[in-house]
Amino acid sequence: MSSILTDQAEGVLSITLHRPEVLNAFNAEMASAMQAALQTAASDAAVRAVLLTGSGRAFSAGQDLASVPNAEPGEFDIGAIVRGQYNPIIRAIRELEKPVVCAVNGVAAGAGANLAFACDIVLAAREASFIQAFCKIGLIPDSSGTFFLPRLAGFARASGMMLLGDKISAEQAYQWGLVWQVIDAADLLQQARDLAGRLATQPTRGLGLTKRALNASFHNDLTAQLNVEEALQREAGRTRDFAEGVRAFLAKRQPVFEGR
Ligand code: LHQ
Repeated sequence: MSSILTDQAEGVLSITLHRPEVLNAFNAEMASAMQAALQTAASDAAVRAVLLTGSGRAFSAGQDLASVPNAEPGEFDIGAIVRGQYNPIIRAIRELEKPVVCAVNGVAAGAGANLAFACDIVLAAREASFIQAFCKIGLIPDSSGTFFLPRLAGFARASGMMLLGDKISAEQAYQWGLVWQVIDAADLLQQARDLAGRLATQPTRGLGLTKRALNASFHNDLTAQLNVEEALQREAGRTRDFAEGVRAFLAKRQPVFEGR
């Protein structure tokens, strides 16, 4: 059986990490299946939103530590796993010009936590938790953790999480601005599906360009960012969905967006 499950319906591609016996820890096979699913999300125009979650009681425990070669220090290049498995996944999520909703159904540790933080809208079950587990095994946070976490939570909280490796509850993560909403476990998946379904009916090009502008805001100064907004607004203004949005508003009816 594959290590991820996918399902496509009503504009939403659902990706479920599916190695529940190891808390959905990533091995090379799962990482490449995830990369392929994200490629489908990018290339298939019928996909207008992505929903990411995990099977069983965890979201993901990060790297499958049993699949890392047990070599003498210096003999094995751990960086190659980061480059081959995780970096392409994080880039694909950020470069995908469609919204990615992440439903964190349980513990998210190591690369599993940072994968969630790279998504666009993160919902967490009340019992979910986040652990920057890297420091406990002598590694540094990867999968864009050192990029997003200080920006989301602030430097002091990011440092504390990363240097101590303590478990952060979903409620704490919410208060620190790491997640959009905390939801009762029984309702998490349905609410995440509803949200992804709602996003899939929205002006996909406009949402995608919004992601592009937000990505650019991380490295631009104000002038450069104003220029980005001008250029992307020009592009958004040429979409059929913009024309439909304005027509529907003026006619006092609900818009029907095609995602173009
Ligand atoms: C696991 C794992 C796991 C294998 C639970 N691997 N089996 C990048 C590049 C290259 C190398 C290294 O890493 C990276 C990036 C990273 O992600 S580094 C961080 C890797 N992740 C961790 O260090 C987390 C390790 N896991 C844990 O600390 C705990 O399992 C957590 C806190 C996530 C959950 O604790 P519990 O709820 O108490 O569950 P458990 O520990 O009993 O785990 C259940 C099973 O899952 C157990 O197997 P078993 O056969 O005894 O039932 C674990 O061995 C297995 N498992 N995480 N990462």
